[in-house]
Amino acid sequence: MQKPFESFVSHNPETTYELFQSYRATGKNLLLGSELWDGFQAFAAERPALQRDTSVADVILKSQEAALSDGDFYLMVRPGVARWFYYRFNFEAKTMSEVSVAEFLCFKEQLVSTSPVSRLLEIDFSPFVRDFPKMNQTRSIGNGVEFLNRHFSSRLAHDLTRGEELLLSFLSVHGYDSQPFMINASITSVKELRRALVQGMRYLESQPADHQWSDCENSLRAMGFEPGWGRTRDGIIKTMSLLADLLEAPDHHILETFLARVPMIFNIAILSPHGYFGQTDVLGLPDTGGQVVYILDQVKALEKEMKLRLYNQGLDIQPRILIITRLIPDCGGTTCNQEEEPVVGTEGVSIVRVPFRREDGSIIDQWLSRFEVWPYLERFSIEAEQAILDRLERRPDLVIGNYSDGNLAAYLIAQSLGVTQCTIAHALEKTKYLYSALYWKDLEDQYHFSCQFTADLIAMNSSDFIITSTYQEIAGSEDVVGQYESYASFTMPDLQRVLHGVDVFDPKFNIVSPGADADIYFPYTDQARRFTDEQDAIAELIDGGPGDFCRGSFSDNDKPLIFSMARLDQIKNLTGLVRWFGAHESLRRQANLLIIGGTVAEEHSGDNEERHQIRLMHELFDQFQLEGQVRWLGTRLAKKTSGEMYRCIADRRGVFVQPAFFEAFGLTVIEAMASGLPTFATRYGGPLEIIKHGVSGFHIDPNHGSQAADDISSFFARCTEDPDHWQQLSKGAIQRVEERYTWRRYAKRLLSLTCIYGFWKYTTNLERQETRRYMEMLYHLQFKHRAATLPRH
Ligand code: UDP
Ligand code: LCN
Repeated sequence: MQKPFESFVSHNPETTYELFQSYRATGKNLLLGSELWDGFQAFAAERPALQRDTSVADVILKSQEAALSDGDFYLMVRPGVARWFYYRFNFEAKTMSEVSVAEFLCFKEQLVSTSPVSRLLEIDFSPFVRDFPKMNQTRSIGNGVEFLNRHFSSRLAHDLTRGEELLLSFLSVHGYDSQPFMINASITSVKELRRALVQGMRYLESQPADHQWSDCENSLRAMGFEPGWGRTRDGIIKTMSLLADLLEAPDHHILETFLARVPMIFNIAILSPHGYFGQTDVLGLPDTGGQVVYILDQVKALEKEMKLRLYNQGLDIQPRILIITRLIPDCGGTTCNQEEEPVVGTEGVSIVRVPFRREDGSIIDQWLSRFEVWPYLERFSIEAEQAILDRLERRPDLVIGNYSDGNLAAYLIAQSLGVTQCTIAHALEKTKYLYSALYWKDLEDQYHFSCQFTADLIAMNSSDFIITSTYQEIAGSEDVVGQYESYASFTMPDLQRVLHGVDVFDPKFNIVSPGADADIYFPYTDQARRFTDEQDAIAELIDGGPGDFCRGSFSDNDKPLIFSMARLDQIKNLTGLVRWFGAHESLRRQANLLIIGGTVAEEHSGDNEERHQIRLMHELFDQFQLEGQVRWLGTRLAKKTSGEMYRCIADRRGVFVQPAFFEAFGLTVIEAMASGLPTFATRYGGPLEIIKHGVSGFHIDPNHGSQAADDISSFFARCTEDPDHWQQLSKGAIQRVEERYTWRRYAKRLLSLTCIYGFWKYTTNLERQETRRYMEMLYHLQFKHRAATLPRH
């Protein structure tokens, strides 16, 4: 795409000059992609040359950003997923050239920086990964483990002797306390291992089919085997034959199957420092939403799968999972001031709470926003590490971080204990705020992005693997930049210039999508399982009259409902949905709108952003006179109630709408879909991938609200003519979630990833020691220095 563009510019310098000049005439020195495109369309309308040659249109359409001064015009072009080009056009010479990312970043810095010095710390991870296997196809992104498996298996196959030795030494390191697993010291060479496998399989085949490990233990041990091969006779034979095949010829499929059968994961520590983290009454606070739901569902699924695996491996070990979060003495009646809380519905999962401390050791009592936690994380991590060791009496086999603060804590703990680290972002703030890196100084008082983005870089680069809920989270789509991709290069003037921060082609990225709790969110048609005990209260919530906790009540209860539920953050855009509805006459005739989120009394909110949204919501009620058609419940539903609520709305042939400006994943979207509610969700973020437009729901553009309202209105109109239409969408939604978004699939995949990365980390140089040293510098000399500038509580 670029070559025709370059050629157009060299042949048409005047037209190019005029085009870029028209941007200069706006008086802005930074322009976004949408502004560039709008400007181009207006400009091209009167110029036939530009209409004939589409190369300029192609480039402008793919431009993410432009930066300009009196002398130069810089264009940042992204022709496709994870591909970037930078151009400079000089207004005086009327020439254009491709430039480096460093030059582009320096130019941007000069536009906003007051400092005359452009020498800045340049962060560049690319030299460290130069010799490291890297994918090069965009469709491979997010499937790192398959790539690694293939790559290393074929390397092992080429050097079979070495491959065999590695397998042998890997087998000999497993154990639990003083109990070795798999093989004992009597097997010292590959030759002996091979012989033992043949002998072992022959022996087992001669035993009764219902024999278990305990029946054969003595004989197998004498041959050099220890527990871990399997519980049943056939299970043990299967594991042995897989290993025998691997020793013949390393193959990535066999390797993956074999590794999943080796006992490697008994204990996991999950870090989610900023609270509130608890099992009841914690959702809906500014910082506490889906992450808590995700982790509580995740641990249940993981424990179940770990238990199943250990059982099948023939071991009687109770796996343990610790969720480490912050202890908050002033916890508003929740359990967040308790040091330990068992997780309901599990046997070996607890929430362990560790306080944030001041320098003098005293505990900070009150809740802190996630943007303010940075100075406390190092000490928190040291205490958390000790709390983990005290409870498990051994190192965890995996440390999982959540969100930027949890991932930094996971980094510190995993480094200190030398264990596998997994990163989960949930949401990266960088793409949520416009020019968040470039204007970091202006935002620093409120958001402290200097700490957060540095912490993100450290965690992303240190973790052994990263799991994401969708592809777009890593690499976006053809026209939208991925959340991780946005860390590839960026600048924070006067602080750091990141030339190569994260590479989305790194095989550490894997898509492992979460699910919706199937015990709570199931189809409305599944009458036998419905929570009938909740239904009266739900009918009252929907159809009830005025109350302290709500505004509006429906004058016509027979209409279908448009339902939305979220925290009352600006980005969730619940007020946007109310505005679209208010302004759309036919939609108001067709349906009622039910909103659940925040609180209706401004004085009950402690958060500035939420207070602003509350005020706005009231203004919209007044402006559009919504009293009889919109009901806003300023309350938080318990999980069970929310599950039945989606189904009750489906009973009334309603829809769910997720109108966010951006949604990293969107648990409510899959919950609504699992319940059988036709869903309209934002096209910015995870829902773009969750929903297949027109099949399992619809995408809407929150920036084009009247169009979104038209779409919802047309849907209701079509359903009136053809009631099957609603059913089709409902079925499509249920099917999509069943196929793609289940916690069982999640747990199996996460554990498999842990085993495979653990194996490769042990047998190859995946350790990335050089990177680790670089990150230590970044942590101590950059991150800690910034964290020290934050106000202390
Ligand atoms: N939720 C809830 N009760 C409420 C509001 C929200 O149980 O009153 C749950 C909702 O069902 C979902 C989670 O909170 O599981 C919100 O997660 P989502 O990913 O949609 O958004 P986040 O809040 O993480 O940005
Ligand atoms: C945070 C978000 O913003 C949501 O989009 C996700 O669904 C949630 O975390 C769980 O990962």
